[in-house]
Amino acid sequence: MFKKILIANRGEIAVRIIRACHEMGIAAVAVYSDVDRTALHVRKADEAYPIGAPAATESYLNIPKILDVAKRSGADAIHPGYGFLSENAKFAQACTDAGVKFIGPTAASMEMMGSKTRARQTMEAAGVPLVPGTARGLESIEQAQQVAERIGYPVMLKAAAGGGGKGMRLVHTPEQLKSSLEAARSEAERSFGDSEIYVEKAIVNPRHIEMQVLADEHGSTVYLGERECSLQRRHQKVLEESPSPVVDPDMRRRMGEVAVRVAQAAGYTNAGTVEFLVDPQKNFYFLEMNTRLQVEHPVTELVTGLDLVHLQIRTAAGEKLPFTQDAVRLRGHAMECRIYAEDPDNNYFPSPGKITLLIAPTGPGIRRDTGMYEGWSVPIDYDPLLAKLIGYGENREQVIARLGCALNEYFVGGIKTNISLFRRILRNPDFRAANLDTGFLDRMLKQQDVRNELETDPQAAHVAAIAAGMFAALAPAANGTSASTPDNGSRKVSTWRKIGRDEALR
Ligand code: MV4
Repeated sequence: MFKKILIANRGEIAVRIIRACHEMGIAAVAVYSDVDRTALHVRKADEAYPIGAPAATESYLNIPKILDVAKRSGADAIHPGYGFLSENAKFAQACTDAGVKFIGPTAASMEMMGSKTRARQTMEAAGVPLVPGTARGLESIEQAQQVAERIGYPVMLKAAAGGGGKGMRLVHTPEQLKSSLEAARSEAERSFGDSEIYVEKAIVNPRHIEMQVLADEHGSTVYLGERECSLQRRHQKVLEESPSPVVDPDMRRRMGEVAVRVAQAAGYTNAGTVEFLVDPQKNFYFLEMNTRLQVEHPVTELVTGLDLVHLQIRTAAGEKLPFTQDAVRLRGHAMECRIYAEDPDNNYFPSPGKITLLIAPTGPGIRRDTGMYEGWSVPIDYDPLLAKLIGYGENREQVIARLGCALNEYFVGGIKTNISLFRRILRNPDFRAANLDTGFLDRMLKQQDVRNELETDPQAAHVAAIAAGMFAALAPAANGTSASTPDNGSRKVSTWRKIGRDEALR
């Protein structure tokens, strides 16, 4: 077993990994950029090494600097976390070459999954269900037109080197195809240095459901349940949950077996995630594989009772999986809110600055994976994820109730956060009914924008007043509600109590 692990990351995930190291009696080495000198992960580590200027390329993306710290500290393994170098095959190879164990898959597995067309070719050979389309890059506009006619519009143009929604273009008609293909190709060249574009049938209003897999280095691979990740804003996940409200045990087994086939076809080891698109008829299609531990891993940990970081470290140390597939049992429901330093009233722009007051929630079924503390200054240089608030309970309704209370307790003073967004999501009737798809959040926010518009535009407010009066006059006869009953079904909160509560927090 490793004696010392270097965590090549920062923020909440670095703190999370350091905690797992300490639980296993393993020393933790932190690296930090100049602006992260006072960061929580630096405080929690046994040793901490400065690695340079705030820019990621000068610090958390700098392979020679990180390997130099591994050497100087005597670390025998490196955990990359997520983001930064976590899916960088060159880094994985450089660790191996330096005799330091990379806690993750091999460089070869990463490379195979890094190209979406290479991945599709491998999966096609393995009999994995793919979205209809091409497994190779498009050679010409004529070929693109033929394929699009065959699979039917709308189609999705995608960059082979892309991922996470970058370099994607939805094409509705044949007339749009040529210009869209040219635009997609030049954007792919600019963004990824690789202009290879392929085409798929566009799945309209899909759900984004991903399956956690874990493979040891002795040929055993298991799936650990799925995560519903459809609540995204501009391809950024906002809230994730497990299990998915639409996946029944039979579908879970079928998706899990496909995910295991994907991992085995990729020669995968350690923890990984197979992403699927699920259409309204509950057909699922392989999308891509993420060769890293994901931000949302805690919801899987809570419903399986497993610690994925412990399991990553153990499998990287050559241990066999300590359980077989039939021992994996899912119990209860978990939901994660990603707490960002963003201003919901200013297009969710980052909101850096000093945290002057921090009141964090607790209570039964509440977990917080956090990288912030009162008095710390949130830097502008990195992804603004502050913490993850995860609720666990026997069922989805109990989790929503628990998270609702926890969000009302959560107070971060001195900066803006997106906490109010989660209060809105948890109150939303479609969310509560689990009517989710990848367009849900954009639709909800657009409705919110219309409401805000109404509040600011006097003329619109006048029209709204008339409409509300008509609703109040007509609605009780129709369905027993009245304009004064909040549409979220929640009890009316006394304004005086609410003002008193807010004052106390200021
Ligand atoms: C799709 C799709 C619909 N049809 N492919 C988005 C990022 C990457 N994981 C792949 N993604 C998608 N690929 C086909 N053929 C829908 C998504 C998608 C999505 C698209 C637009 C807006 C938000 C989205 C969130 C998740 C998935």
